[in-house]
Amino acid sequence: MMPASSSPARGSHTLAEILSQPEVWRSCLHGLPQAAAFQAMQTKARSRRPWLFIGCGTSFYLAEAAAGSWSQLTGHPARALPASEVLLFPQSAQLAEPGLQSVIISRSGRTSEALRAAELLRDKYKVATLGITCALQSELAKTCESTIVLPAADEKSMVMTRSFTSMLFALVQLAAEAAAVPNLSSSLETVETALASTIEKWNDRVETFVASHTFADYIYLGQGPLFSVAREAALKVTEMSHSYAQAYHTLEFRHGPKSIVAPHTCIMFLLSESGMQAETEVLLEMKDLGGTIISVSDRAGDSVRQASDLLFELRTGVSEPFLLAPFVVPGQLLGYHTGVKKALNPDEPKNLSRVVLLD
Ligand code: F1P
Repeated sequence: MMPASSSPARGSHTLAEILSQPEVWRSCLHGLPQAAAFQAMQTKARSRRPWLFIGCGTSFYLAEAAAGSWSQLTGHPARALPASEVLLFPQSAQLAEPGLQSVIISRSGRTSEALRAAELLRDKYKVATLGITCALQSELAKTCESTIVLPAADEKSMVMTRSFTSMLFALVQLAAEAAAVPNLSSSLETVETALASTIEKWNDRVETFVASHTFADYIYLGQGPLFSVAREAALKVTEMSHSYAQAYHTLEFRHGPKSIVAPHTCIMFLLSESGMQAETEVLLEMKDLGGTIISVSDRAGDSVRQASDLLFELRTGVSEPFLLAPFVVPGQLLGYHTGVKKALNPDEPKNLSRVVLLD
């Protein structure tokens, strides 16, 4: 439901799509295990083989996050590449790896680089191809052996938000089913319910925070698969507000880039469970340097709570792969409201096209 607020910010389809994520996840994921493509992949996902996740832009960061959570859940080797690397550097991409299974990710199912990568894998390297898209009757589905389609997650917007989180959740669910992760459906339900109960409050808090702060730099930090979620969050503030943003592995930020930290530096920490202690030490150090701290955590410790200028907690207790999707939501909202504050229209971002089609 769209909020009743009269704020002009709330009239856009991009914001509506961001706020719709809990219910869209529910409608996309709960029927997924019965889908033919999902079932076809279960056997492959259970047997040990290398997996290569491929995408462009947001869909590449999705590929990275999916690869990281795939290895966490199944213990099988998984990696991610932009489609351009598959096309231009096939040797480095190791496409002849025995038993390789590829996953080509594309919201539109039309991106030229993604389609060309799928064709190269299928025709030249005889690599098995699974597609995942939000578009019905897509070119991608015609190219891949099987394709997972999530039409409920598609967007009217240029910028990918719920398509990113829904396709990521679908791939996490595929890995979790293959790994026979216990209480899978309850974990999904817990995350959907937790976010549904708080996303409107998050939206209000981000809008208020953006109204009272002006930043020169945006930094997004995460370790493990959360690094790829940080990269996606950084892309959102760039796409929707023309702000320059950078993402780093949290502990890497100390090794030089921290030199820019000042009060006008907005630093978003996506805090993992595995690396909480080490990541918290970086957070406290950046607070001492004068940075403005936004923290996203499942459950924040006291020191994080005290040091954060803005804190988002889900309090689900689920394992890390199930937190990747909801952890990008604060970054989506920050990008959206920053764009509106700069009198831009996130529904029609400058210089962007919804699909990159090459001649
Ligand atoms: C990939 C993509 C998007 C980006 C923009 C242009 O699209 O790069 O990530 O936000 O929409 O296209 P797709 O292959 O996932 O449709």
